[in-house]
Amino acid sequence: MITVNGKFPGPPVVAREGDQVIIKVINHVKNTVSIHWYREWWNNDTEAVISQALQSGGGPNVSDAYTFNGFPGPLYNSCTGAKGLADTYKLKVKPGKTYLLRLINAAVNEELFFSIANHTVTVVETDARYVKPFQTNTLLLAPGQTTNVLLKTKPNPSHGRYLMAISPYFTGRGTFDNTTAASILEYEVRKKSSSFKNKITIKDLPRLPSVNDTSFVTNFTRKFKSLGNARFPVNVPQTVDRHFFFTVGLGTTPCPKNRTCQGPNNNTKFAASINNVSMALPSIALLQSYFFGQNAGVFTANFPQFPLVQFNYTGPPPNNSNVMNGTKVVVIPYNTSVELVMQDTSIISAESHPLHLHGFNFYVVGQGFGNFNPNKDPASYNLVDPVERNTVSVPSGGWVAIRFRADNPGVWFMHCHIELHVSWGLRMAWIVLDGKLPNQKVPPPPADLPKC
Ligand SMILES: [Cu+2]
Repeated sequence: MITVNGKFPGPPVVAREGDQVIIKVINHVKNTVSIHWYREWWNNDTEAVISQALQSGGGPNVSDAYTFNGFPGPLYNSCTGAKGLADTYKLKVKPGKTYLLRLINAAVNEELFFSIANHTVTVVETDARYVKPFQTNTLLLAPGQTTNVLLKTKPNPSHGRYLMAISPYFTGRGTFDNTTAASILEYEVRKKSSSFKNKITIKDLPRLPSVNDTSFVTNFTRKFKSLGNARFPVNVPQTVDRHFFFTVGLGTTPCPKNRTCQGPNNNTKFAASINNVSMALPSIALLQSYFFGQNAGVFTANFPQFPLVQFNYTGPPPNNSNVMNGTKVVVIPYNTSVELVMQDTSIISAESHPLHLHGFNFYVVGQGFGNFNPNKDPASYNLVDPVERNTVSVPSGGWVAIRFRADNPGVWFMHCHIELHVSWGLRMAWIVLDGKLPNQKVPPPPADLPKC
């Protein structure tokens, strides 16, 4: 098992708002590791799971459980032999108080619904940005997305325990972990009324949306608006220097000769792409080769601004679903104001893709279903109080439009936050060139950068 400082889940990092936190991370694992505050549970070696899937070209084995802070809870057979609620996460609260819950979808491959039975929460923040507060019984978080909610506990709870639950939102075609995990909200109550109940059963689970409830997801997503006050202003670019249109979705690569593969039909492997480019990982880091001007043989600066072949993106898929492979980047000048429309495709299957951009927050100015219409859809953009995020789901069979100012020079990865789709190539990179001033330039690598 991979641990952080010998602990699972890892140790908490405690900081105040505005603190600058420097965390020295040393990788003692023999594989490449990206560090997030993550968990979806394979009772197995996760590296073996993904490498087997990439070999066969099929989907990976699905996880054995979802977890709350590392605990799978009472709805799964205990794998540790623990009895009762021993491997169940419990959140202890007092009646009549307000709690801030920091939620992150730390799962690897699934968007998740979250709900607390008989409680409503107030959403106040997402991806480290305040939002106009709104109330909800149920949330949806894509992998990597964070949301802070206020939970007002009942002043006179009739029950000592309420179940919290998570379950997947999935619109694609492959296999996925279609289980529900539960944890417990436990009231610490001194004086109990005669009707006070402490027992919970499966009937006390909160009602979660069905697995493909896209209309819930759409309504929920539309509630997010920037706070937009004097202290937290909305800096959405009102004019655009560069427009980009990226298709995101699945595809195929041919099966190697004399092999059978487990992709969409027996002679292909699953792949995924942006503008039909499935990104091949470079042998030298992009940032390193860019900084030293040694990009020959590492990457090319010709990532397409628009799809090279236009088609009815959400209609009947084209016969040829093969992707191109390459290591291509977009290069833009410092301080460019960018609009990027990301369009889901129906190749293999339409599916929600949570796209994550490194280096920037962006504003989500519009979204819709079907094909983006550049003549009509921009009229409905929200340029007043759009939500500011770093991960946004491209709706299944739809599109999303984002804007950001490229004022952070460097090389910035952008990828689907469904780890499986990253492995299949749904990733690309932006290079934002240096500006003129000294503080607008990429700093050199540290003196102790390993020179291997
Ligand atoms: Cu994806």
